[in-house]
This record gives sequence, structure tokens and C-alpha cells, in this order.
Amino acid sequence: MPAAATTAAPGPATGPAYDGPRFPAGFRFGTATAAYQIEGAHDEGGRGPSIWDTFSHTPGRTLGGATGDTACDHYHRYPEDIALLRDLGVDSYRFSFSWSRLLPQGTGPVNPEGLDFYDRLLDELLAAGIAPAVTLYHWDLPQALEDRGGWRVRSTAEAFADYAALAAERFGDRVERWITLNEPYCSAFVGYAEGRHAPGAREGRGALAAAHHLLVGHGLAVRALRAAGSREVGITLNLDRIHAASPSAEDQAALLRAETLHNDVWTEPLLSGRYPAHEHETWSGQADGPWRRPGDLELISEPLDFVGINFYRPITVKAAPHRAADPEQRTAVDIGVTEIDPYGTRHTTMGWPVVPAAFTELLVGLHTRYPDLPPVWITENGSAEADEVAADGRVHDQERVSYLDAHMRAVTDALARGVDVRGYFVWSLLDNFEWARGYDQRFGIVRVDYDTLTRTPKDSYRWFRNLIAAHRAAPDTTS
Ligand code: IFM
Repeated sequence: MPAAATTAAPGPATGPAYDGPRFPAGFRFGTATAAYQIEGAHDEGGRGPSIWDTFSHTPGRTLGGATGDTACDHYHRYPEDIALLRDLGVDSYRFSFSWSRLLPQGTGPVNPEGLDFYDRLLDELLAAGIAPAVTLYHWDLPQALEDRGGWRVRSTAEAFADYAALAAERFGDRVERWITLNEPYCSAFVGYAEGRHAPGAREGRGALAAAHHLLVGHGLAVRALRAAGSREVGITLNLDRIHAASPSAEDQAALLRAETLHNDVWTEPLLSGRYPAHEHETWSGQADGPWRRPGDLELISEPLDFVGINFYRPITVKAAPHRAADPEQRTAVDIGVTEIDPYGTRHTTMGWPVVPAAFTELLVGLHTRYPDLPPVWITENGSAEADEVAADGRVHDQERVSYLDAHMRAVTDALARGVDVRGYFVWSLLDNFEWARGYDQRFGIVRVDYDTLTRTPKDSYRWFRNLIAAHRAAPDTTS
């Protein structure tokens, strides 16, 4: 058990007159987290192991062998974290349920302590006037399901629907918004093709089955949530704004393949009820497989109440030779494309270029391509920075403030161009376990000292609090 911690006082919301981005009345603000990244208590309260427990405990998989065993200890410190949210003034808080905390084996017996934990969390959020937005799956598949094939097999999608039904029946009276999956691109391709994420599989195009079963699981979960009376149901995608390195025919073809991999694999079945137009050239004819069944597209394209978009940075692609046929080197992202970085801007500590205009382009492009696009929620946006605690005990994270300010202005530009964006969640409330990058990357607007687990609100927290207060006092009436 780590040393007891205290929450440092956020400090007064003083400063010069507000001159930050302005949003229309009714626009909502929040922060986002995910269970494995913050909860800790990995073997407490009846929780079963997930693929991230197994992966992070496998030597060489995460930076410095970091695990989520303790993470931010949110499991024990959630009242303190909710107090921070309340002081921040957010309308909503996006977090995820740990599937294996509720169903330790993924299916079968329900864990009463898991139910109790999320009951308490939801009740305290509501008591603080904060609307819960729950992600059902933020990458932490119960290990027992991975042992039975994971997302490679359809039964995992069916198990996901049962879990969704359980969650909706138990918690649906208190959850405002349900997000089925977070960033299925990462679950499928980073997890089953590249192996940089759990379960660490390097199965090349085998990951296409995982991608499809994630979508089937989403569709089944949408039906289960609706059957239980849920009204706000959506999915979160990390769509990419992709530029081509040049106008050459080769680079334009590479762009189409990259858009298929990153975006169209998800948006076409979800929003158009069809498979991507360029999938055959992208996957050299291997897109179609026995995992696809009649009726799947109808299921996957169940109407959504909103689409969640996570955005961090754009990418630029260039045609490249395919890699060797050697299975060790073959990955599903081997689509004859390489990424270059021509942006010449500042980079965050993740190495990501800061290009806010690309955010507007992404949102406007989506809106143009899908005229019936449901309302959009920005379910994640934020930056990892080299934060330091200053002599005054504070974290003066001006770079994060600049990033957030510029990206929120990019959202207002998209609004001005007709995109129906309803809300924005900062990633993240807390510094946390950044997956394979361990604790090296700090995304929080609240610093977490990983020795003491003390929370210290950063300047970005105060900046965001001022923005929310200014918005409440005087929303933008010009749009
Ligand atoms: O930390 C992740 C989050 O879990 C999913 N979206 C991207 C974030 C930053 O990498």
C-alpha cells in the first residue's frame, strides 16, 4: 500500500481577463481517463486479470517494466479525484469500467465488489453534479477471454454484449452517455498486428479478424444498451487526419491505403454500412475472410447517438516498399506506406507534432464525407509534456495550456464550419499509465507524484477551470 497522500489545493482562479476560446451555449466540458491507466488495485476487490496485467508483467513489454498494479490508486482515492473534478467545474467525466473487475472471467459470475465500486463512483460523481460518460472497453480485455481466442473469435464479441447488458441494467440509471469501444484501431492493429500493446500478438493481417469482431461487439453492445433503455450510445474512434507526402500517384495511392487502415475500416461499416472501398488494394486482397457473416454490416451500422473523436496529431504518409515476407517483420500496418514528419512544429514528449489546424480539417472532412454524421464529442485531446515542479510547488505547464488553447480553437473553427460538436474532454485528468510508455509520459492536468500519489493541479487545470467558468458566465452567442 503506498504512502497516504493529500490533494494539494487547486489555488484561486485568478488571472487576467478571459481571452480563451469561446463555445456556444450548451457546449459541455469534461476530462477523460481509463480504468487500467488510473485504478490500480489490480488484485483487490475480486478483480480478475486483464490482458494488460499479463502484458505489463511480461519482461520487455513496457518501458522500465511499468505496470498498472498501483497506477494512480484511483480505486482507493476516487473521492479525492472527484473533488478535483468538482472544483474544476466540469459537466461530465469520461472514464472506463474494468470489464474484469465486473466479470473476473469475462463471462459468468459477477463480482459484487466490482459492482459496489462503480456504484460508489457513479453516486459520488452525481452528488458532485458531474454526468458520467462511461467507456465499456478501453483495451483491457479479461485475460480469460484472451485465453479463449480474444478478439480473434466471435464469442468475445458476444461476451462483450453480455457485459454491456449487465452494465446497462445495473448502472444505466446513472450513466448519461455510453461509449462502447475506445479506439478499436489500437485494440486491433497495435494489439494483434504490431504487438506493441496487449495482447502483444504479431499476427499481421490476422488482426483484420480482431478489427471485425470489435465492430461486431460494438453493434451487439449498442443493441444490448438500447434494449436496457440507454439513450446516449456511441463509440470513440482515433481517426487520423492524414496528409500525403506529395501529389505523386504513388503517394496518393499510399494515402488511400493509410486512410483505409486508420479511418475507413471503422467509419465505413459504422456510418455507411459497407466495407471500405479500397480495402482490397490496401490488404492485397486479404480483407475479406470467414470472420465476416451475412447481417454483420446491419449490426455494425446500428444508428448512433454520437461519435466520439480522439485527436492528438496528424500524420503524413509516403509510398514505401512492402517489408519482408518474414512473419516476424510482417505486420498488418505493412500496407506499403511509411510515415514522415514534414510539419516543422513543436513536438510533445510523445514525439507528436503540434498541428491544431489538422484537427479542424479532420472534423470538417468527416462532416463533409458523412452528411448524416451524428453529433460529435471530442472524447480525448491533450498533450504529454516534460512537466516539472517549480520552486513554488506548482507545475507551470504553459506548453500544455498552449496546446489545449489552440486545439479548442480548432474545434471552434470546426463548429463555425458547420460541424455539430457537442462537447470536449481533456485527456487526461491525471498523469497516468501511458501503456507501453509506462509513466514516462505525463498527459494530466493534475500531476501525480508516483512515490506519494499526491495530486497537484497544474496551471493547465486552472486554465481549464477559468475556461469553463467563463463559458458558463458568457457562452458565445455569435454562432
Ligand atoms: O493514453 C491514451 C488513451 O488511453 C487512448 N488515447 C490516446 C491516449 C494518449 O496516448
